[in-house]
Amino acid sequence: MSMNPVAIQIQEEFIEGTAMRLMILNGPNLNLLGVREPHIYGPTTLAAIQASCEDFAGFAGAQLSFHQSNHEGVLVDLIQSARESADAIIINPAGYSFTSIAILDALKAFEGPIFEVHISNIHARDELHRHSKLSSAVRAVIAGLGPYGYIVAMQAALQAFGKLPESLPAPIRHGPR
Ligand code: CA2
Repeated sequence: MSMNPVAIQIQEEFIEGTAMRLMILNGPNLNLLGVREPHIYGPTTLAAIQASCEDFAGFAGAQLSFHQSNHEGVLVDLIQSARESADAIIINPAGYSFTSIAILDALKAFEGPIFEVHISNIHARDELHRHSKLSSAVRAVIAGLGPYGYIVAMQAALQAFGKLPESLPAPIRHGPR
C-alpha cells in the first residue's frame, strides 16, 4: 500500500532534521491539574494534556519536548536551552506570570516565536491573576480555552513556520479532554 504524500513529507522532514522543534513549558502547580480545584482549571490532568500535545505533534510531524517545573530557575534554564534546541516556545508560566522578571528576561533572549497559554481566562479573574508580566515578550496570548489552548498554540506555532497541515483529524479539533 502506498503512503499518502503528507505522511511521506513528514517522514522526510524527520530524516532531514527539518521537522519543527517545539518546547512546551508549564510552571508551578500545574502538576496538580485535574487533581485539585477542578472548578477553576477543569478535570483534565497535565499527563492528558501532554498526551494530546504528543498526538498532535506526531500528526503534524513536529518534534516536541514537554516540561513542568515548580522552580523558577529550572524554567529559566529550559528557556535558555531552547535557544539551541527549539524553534518556538509555548509556555504556561502559571503563578510566575505575575511575578517573574527572570523568566521575562530569559524569554526576551529567545529569538523564535513564543506563545503564552493560560487554561483560564486570566482577564476575568481577580486582580492578582489578571496582569501577566510576560506578555510583552510573547507573540500571542491564548487564555480561557481550557486545555485546548495548548493545541491552538501548537497550531499557531506551526502556522508561523508554514508547517500547519491543511486538515486536522477530529480528535485534535476537539482537543485534550
Ligand atoms: O489558567 C492558567 O493556566 C493559569 O496560568 C494557572 C495558574 C494561575 O496562577 C494563572 O492565573 C492562570 C495556576 C496554576 C495552578 O494550577 C493548579 C491546578 C490545580 C490545583 C491548584 C493549582
